[in-house]
Amino acid sequence: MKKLNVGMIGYGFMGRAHSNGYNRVNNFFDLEYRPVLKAVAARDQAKAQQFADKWGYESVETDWRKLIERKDIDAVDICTPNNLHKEIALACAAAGKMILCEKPLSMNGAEGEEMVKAVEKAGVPNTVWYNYRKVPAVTLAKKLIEEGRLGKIFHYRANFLQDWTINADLPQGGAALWRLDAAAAGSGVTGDLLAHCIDTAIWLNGNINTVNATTETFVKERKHQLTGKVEKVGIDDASIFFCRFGNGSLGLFESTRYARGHKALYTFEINGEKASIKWDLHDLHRLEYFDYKDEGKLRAWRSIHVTDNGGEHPYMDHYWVPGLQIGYEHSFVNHVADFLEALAKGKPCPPTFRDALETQYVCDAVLDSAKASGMTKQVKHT
Ligand code: NAI
Ligand code: SOE
Repeated sequence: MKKLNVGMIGYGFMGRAHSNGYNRVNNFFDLEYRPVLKAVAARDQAKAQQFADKWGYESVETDWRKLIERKDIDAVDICTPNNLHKEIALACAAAGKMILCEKPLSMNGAEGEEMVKAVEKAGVPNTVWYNYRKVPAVTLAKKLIEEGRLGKIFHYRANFLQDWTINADLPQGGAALWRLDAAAAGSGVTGDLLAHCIDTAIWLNGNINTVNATTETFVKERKHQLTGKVEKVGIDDASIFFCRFGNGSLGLFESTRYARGHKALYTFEINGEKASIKWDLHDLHRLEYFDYKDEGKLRAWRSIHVTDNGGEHPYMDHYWVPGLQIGYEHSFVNHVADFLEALAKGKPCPPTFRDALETQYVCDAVLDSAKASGMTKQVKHT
């Protein structure tokens, strides 16, 4: 079996989710490659060592540049806050390393363009961890749409709701709270949460051409953890937009961190002329499906438990017996499997940097439109 030596930068939430993916993938998938956890890079040596011991990394670096320089690293996994994605990715491309980068690809479209140019010039395999695509029920939705079961699509609706920043005393910036600091995050819920919804939407329903948006920052000032000063909040706490897709359908998207009672409610619904589908992250192994073709007296929404074997339900042949479901963490196992399979075949592993740039352009247009009081903005395309 061929080895893929992985170096990870950042060891927070995603560091754990990805490490689990690398550790588990060969237990479930028959692949040509086996990831080897060569090194993790983070600034605090002791904490990084603790992480390395827990997840099985062979070594630790305290400067991510050293990790990239190492000859024994084939692929670099970028698990840092958003403001570091570009610099690290450009260094990786220059060193000829494969890159698995967390979402959003970049702080904005201009940065994303540089990153796409760099990986394509270097010819290095690349992917962006829009992991919700890899949830079997979401991949099944893609399959049903491609089979033409929905017919012409009229509507696409998505929400990503959270409630963890309502407290006005919560500081911004620094460890754990970098998402509230525009300098580290780029934007608020638009780049953090809506980016997921947009990636899935483009994948399932094609390009978005125009957007009209509004955003709000409910808490205007917060103490900054790093400077100790009360500073203006530069991120969007809530973001709503409607849009037109290239296929003629209309889209409606909402995201907020101020929806009391919701922790990570990502839902989408698609309405076509023949059928509709719905998905809910809180019930991620189910796909709701309504087919107008059904006999009238039985016609209703059906809830498909996406756990069958025999090739009918994506990824599920690799797990348990039919009826037994998998969870959030398996979306990352599936993503690693897709990356390794693509690598073996010499093919790209979507979403690539270029695919993720398309999402970045939509985020840019959303933020531009909100600044212009909801004016229609054209979305740039890659
Ligand atoms: P986190 O705050 O839990 O971890 C960030 C890590 O980056 C920490 O280990 C921190 O020490 C490290 N770091 C920061 N500056 C660094 C530097 N200069 N050198 C080396 N390491 C540095 O953040 P989390 O939640 O893991 O997010 C990381 C990335 O993953 C973000 O881009 C975020 O948008 C994305 N993300 C994606 C998710 C998904 O669903 N695909 C879920 C959560 C986060
Ligand atoms: C924010 O709380 C967050 O962790 C996002 O950063 C992720 O991308 C999303 O998948 C879950 O929520």
